[in-house]
Amino acid sequence: RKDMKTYTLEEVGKHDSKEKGIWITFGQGVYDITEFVDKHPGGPSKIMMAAGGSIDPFWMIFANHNTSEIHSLLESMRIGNISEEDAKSNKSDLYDPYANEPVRHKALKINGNKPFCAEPSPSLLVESFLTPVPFFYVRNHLPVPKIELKDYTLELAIEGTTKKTLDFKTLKKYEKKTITAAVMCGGNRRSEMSKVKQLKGINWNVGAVGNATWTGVRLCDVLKDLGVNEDAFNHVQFEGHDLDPSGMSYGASIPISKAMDPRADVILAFEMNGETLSQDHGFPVRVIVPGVVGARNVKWLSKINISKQESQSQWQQGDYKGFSPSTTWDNVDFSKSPAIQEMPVVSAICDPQDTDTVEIKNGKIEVKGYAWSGGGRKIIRVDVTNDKGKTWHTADLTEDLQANEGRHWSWSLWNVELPVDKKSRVVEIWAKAVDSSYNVQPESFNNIYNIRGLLCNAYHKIKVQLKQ
Ligand code: MTE
Ligand code: MO
Repeated sequence: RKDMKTYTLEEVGKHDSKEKGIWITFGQGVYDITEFVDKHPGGPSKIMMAAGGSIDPFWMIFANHNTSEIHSLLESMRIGNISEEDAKSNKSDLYDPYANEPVRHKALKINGNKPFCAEPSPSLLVESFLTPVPFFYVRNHLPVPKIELKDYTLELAIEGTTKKTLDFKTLKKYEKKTITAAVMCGGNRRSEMSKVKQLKGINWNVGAVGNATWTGVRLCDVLKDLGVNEDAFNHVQFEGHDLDPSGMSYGASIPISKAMDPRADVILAFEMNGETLSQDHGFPVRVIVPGVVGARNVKWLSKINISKQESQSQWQQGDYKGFSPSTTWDNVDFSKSPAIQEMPVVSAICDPQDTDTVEIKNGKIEVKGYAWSGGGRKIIRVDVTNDKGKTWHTADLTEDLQANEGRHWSWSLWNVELPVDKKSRVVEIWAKAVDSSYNVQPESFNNIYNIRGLLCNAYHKIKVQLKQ
């Protein structure tokens, strides 16, 4: 590396556009990323914020870039070093945006530390119908913001113009409403899809889902009070108090029909399982959009904007979308796929887990899991087989008995006893769920593979050993 060309920061700074070439620095290195920008999984606009400058402070926030793969990818684009004099003055700010992170339960298996992403073990997940808060998966895209209740405000805007600002007390004056709903990440079960072909994203097992009661006020009440004419707009955008290095907040949107429909049960929640919302899950206020992908359930809610347009955030426009199995990072066009909203039907086997050794009782083994479908569709059946589909066994369901038609926001837990042949050492178990629209899970991941590893709802297939 010593033999490479030397550049001043001033020279690097001039390379901040496609026309002049896009250069960045990382540590002492200078890199030409012109060709890579459009292929950046986080979107070109995010990486362009570093154009002509140092990427170090960005990677302090997006610390998931700290892998050997990404480092060697970057090294392949290296064109030289920063001049020695400039290197001395280029020491990045040591302020740590992750200084406010809350303490987490040891039972959460960490998939990423900065931003924090973690899930419970599958067997723990099916122990209770309501997921205890400390075991509820956490998916943060940015550092956790620290918000004092007395300082909390929620801005209500129409096409960007603020109409009202509510403090926490005023927000709580609306009628209180409690719902039970599962929240699931669009990337849940991604680790199974990644076995088809390489893809990009957090390597979730089956635990990027949880089921909880959410107490708050109804979004439709707040919007009605604002005098919103539903027919004049199309989307309700949400922003979080968590910020990226350029000061942009996490954002997402949902169709206005969903937001205004009293039966859609969209909640501005301040309690989870009857307790004040925790810091990781969005204190003091988050949106719960039942039946819709986790990404739209915006935490640390700072602003609601009624608009003709969808949220323009990276997470609405350049992520959380599905593609054909043949779409690659070279030909992907994010503008051509709609943003994921309602989730498809899914199930997972949680106990036993793949490769476990299980005990036979009266010629049978017990299998437990969860099933869920988006859009309020009820789980009407879970079928389980241990002979590759020759015989299907119908599982017993534990479900939310209070749920109304078309408003089955909770998951269903299921269990089944499978007759097994003692002589077989290894048993392969498959599970699939059916929802009230008779949607069924696809059989394999091969035909639903997508580069972002989203909507991973193929049959869950595991292999276990029988205890002899
Ligand atoms: N809201 C904000 N403000 N910031 C975020 O990073 N992550 C989203 C969503 N809301 C996120 C957010 C994603 S992708 C998911 S899956 C859920 O929150 C996760 O919610 P949880 O951490 O409470 O389980
Ligand atoms: Mo997510």
